[in-house]
Amino acid sequence: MGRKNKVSLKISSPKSEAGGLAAVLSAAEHIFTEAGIVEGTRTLLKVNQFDGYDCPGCAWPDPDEGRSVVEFCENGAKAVAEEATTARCDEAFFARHSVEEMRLWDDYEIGKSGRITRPFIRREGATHYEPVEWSEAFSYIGKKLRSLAPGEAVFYTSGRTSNEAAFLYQLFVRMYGTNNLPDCSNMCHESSGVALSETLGIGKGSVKLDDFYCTELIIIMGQNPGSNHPRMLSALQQAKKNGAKIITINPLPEAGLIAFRHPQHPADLIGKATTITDLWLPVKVNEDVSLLKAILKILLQKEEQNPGTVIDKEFINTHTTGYDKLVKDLSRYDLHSLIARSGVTPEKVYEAAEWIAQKKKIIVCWAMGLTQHKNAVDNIREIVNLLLLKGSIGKPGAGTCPVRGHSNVQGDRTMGIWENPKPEFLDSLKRVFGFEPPRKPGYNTVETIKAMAEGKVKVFFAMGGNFLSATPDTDFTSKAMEKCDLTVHVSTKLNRSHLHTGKTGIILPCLGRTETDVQASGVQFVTVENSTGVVHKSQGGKTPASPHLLSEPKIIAELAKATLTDSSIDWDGLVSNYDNIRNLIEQTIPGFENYNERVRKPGGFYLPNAAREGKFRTTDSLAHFTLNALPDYHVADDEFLLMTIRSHDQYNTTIYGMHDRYRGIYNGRNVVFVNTDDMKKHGLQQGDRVDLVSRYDGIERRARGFVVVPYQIPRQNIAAYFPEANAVVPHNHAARGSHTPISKSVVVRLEKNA
Ligand SMILES: Nc1nc2c(c(=O)[nH]1)N[C@H]1C(S)=C(S)[C@@H](COP(=O)(O)OP(=O)(O)OC[C@H]3O[C@@H](n4cnc5c(=O)[nH]c(N)nc54)[C@H](O)[C@@H]3O)O[C@H]1N2
Ligand SMILES: Nc1nc2c(c(=O)[nH]1)N[C@H]1C(S)=C(S)[C@@H](COP(=O)(O)OP(=O)(O)OC[C@H]3O[C@@H](n4cnc5c(=O)[nH]c(N)nc54)[C@H](O)[C@@H]3O)O[C@H]1N2
Ligand SMILES: [Mo]
Repeated sequence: MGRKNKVSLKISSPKSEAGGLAAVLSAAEHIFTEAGIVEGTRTLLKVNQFDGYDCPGCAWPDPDEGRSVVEFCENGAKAVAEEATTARCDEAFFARHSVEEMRLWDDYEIGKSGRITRPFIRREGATHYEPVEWSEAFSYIGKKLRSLAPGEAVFYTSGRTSNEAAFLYQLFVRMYGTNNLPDCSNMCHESSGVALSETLGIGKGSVKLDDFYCTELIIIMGQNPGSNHPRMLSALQQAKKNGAKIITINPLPEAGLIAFRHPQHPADLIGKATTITDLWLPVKVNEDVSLLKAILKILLQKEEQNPGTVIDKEFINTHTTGYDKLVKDLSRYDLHSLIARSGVTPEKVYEAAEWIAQKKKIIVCWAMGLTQHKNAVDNIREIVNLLLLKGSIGKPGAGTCPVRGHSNVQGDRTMGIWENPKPEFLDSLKRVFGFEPPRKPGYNTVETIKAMAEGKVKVFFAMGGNFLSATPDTDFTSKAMEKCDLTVHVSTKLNRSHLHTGKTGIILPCLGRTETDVQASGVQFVTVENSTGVVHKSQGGKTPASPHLLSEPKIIAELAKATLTDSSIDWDGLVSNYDNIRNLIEQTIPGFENYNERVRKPGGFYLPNAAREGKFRTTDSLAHFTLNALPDYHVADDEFLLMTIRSHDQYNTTIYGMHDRYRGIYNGRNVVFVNTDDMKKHGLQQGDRVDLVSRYDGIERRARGFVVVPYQIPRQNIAAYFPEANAVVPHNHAARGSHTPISKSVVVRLEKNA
């Protein structure tokens, strides 16, 4: 390997626009380096086409009609390149490298090892993985699972898994007897789901893509679409052309939110970039509730001055409950203190409130900047308060938009990947499949870590993802995983989770999104659900990376047969033609009527969404205003609040490259962004090396050797990339109500290296 120290870190000025020619060139470089020119071009032309595969990049929706020939973005291209790589983890690779050796590699080096070509096993006490036949692997796992009480096994899911695979997987797991189904959502938009279900009666967003084209105001909070949802920028550009204003609430001036050049519009490449944000509110990390409360108070003041002009009384009276309590509660807070806490200047807060006061059609978008704090659920409930006050939900151009991460994370939940399923869902399973599903909630992600550490979990099974690098507390979690008897990973590529196995470790390699999936009845397609609740087809066309790969549904079927020896389900029949799986989904889950027929139509179909129609499926059929306290955390004078964020060159734990072009970082990831006044105060210079040190419950956690980068970031806030910074995130401090780790507000000190 030895990539380390080849090129040194370069720090330059952050960019003030996204997209453009640089994006096209970067996309081309990644795909052609990994896959070669001919294959690379062929693969790219199929992304997000009606007859192609769903981009494995993100869950941003595609236009319902009129797609351009190449509906891709720079980071979608990188995602595709990762899967289309010609590098291989085969017998020779695993014979060459011991598990111990590979642990010393960084995540970039591990990921670049390539696609896994066949099943591998690390037998108890062995230093290396060795090949294993599929049949032996399944019977080994089945035998082990049969020897346990069901609660001693955990079944994780990452959000790339298709609807078909997810449905079969949860069915198998519940027939086995447990709800231990933690997923990446637990670390992601769980806080949104909890807050939205409680207040609006549906855990999903309410807007469609078309709403962006007729809205008056878009508020983007805690999200960096330039890197993480680049196709969203074209929607924002169009919204601007149609007259919308955009307010951005983010501690950082993210390039993609400043301005954008559409990489597929020649005029954009030479002309002026489109300004995206009209008003930027540089909120302090985790002070969104203070800021939103300040805005709510100003709106109420304005309404008092000009009754009937600012808030939507009719909507409030007909559709909501809790308004009077909210008004009373807000009166307890002093406006100036709220604004001071938020870190935003009073002028900007008043200006934002004025715009909100004037507009009737408002969309609020958000992502991880809001969902990964102790009070994350409150953040989202406060957004709902704002939208309800304006009557800005359930009508065109208005509503909630939690922008999802993984391309099918929303669909996986719809399919029942959930450690805490609704009773109605379990009742349906019982009705359709004739078994009594377990009713006791299972472990979520953070509970899984704890249970493994306590020796309560014997088997950890992962359908995709990289549990170890994605979860907090890397050292603690790796030891917890090693306590299991058996760890199994269904994966496309090697990652760190494969290197901290239980006593025995198994890797089951699967087809990726871009590859052809052939079963007994012929070529199959799968289906996925995007951020706006559209269910559509995805069909890969590439020759699989190796002839020994199985599809995820096939792996689940074989696993079920090996484990549930007296199962009444015809698992082979289901997998022979995925239409059969979809028929069962249709029978079990509302909204999938005529699934097989409707999903074959170009663009697919929308799932029902009551909030979108202004109906709220809460206990009293009303939308709920809620009372939210101010965030309660303490940062001492010599401490900082750390947010762990993504660079432009990564997909969660998959590191595409070593640059973060928009933030001016090249050839390195171990950097920490610090405010220049804080640097002065602490005697730090650009280029100094520091450790990030956190202390929770008396336990010191340390991430070593981060290079200090001066940055436009609020005082006492700092930022570093995940997964490197995960070592300082405590696993046992999570959001109230959603249990999402506090990855965006970790209290740390900076300790200068000698
Ligand atoms: N290319 C690429 N695409 C991806 C991913 C990827 O890693 N790479 N990941 C996918 C996944 S799973 C997800 S969930 C999404 C993630 O998408 P994002 O949520 O955009 O990802 P983060 O990098 O975590 O960015 C969080 C943003 O929140 C801001 N922020 C941090 N703390 C606060 C706060 O307290 N308040 C406010 N208002 N803002 C704050 C940060 O400055 C940053 O701009 O992207 C998906 N798409
Ligand atoms: N500190 C900190 N931690 C975080 C976050 C943060 O912002 N800060 N973000 C959190 C969020 S939002 C999320 S969603 C989680 C992500 O957590 P995960 O979903 O667990 O992690 P990924 O990195 O997306 O998973 C990558 C792995 O998935 C496998 N893979 C890729 N494609 C496929 C496929 O088609 N099938 C199968 N079976 N496997 C495949 C590959 O082996 C690859 O190594 O991380 C969370 N962790
Ligand atoms: Mo995510």
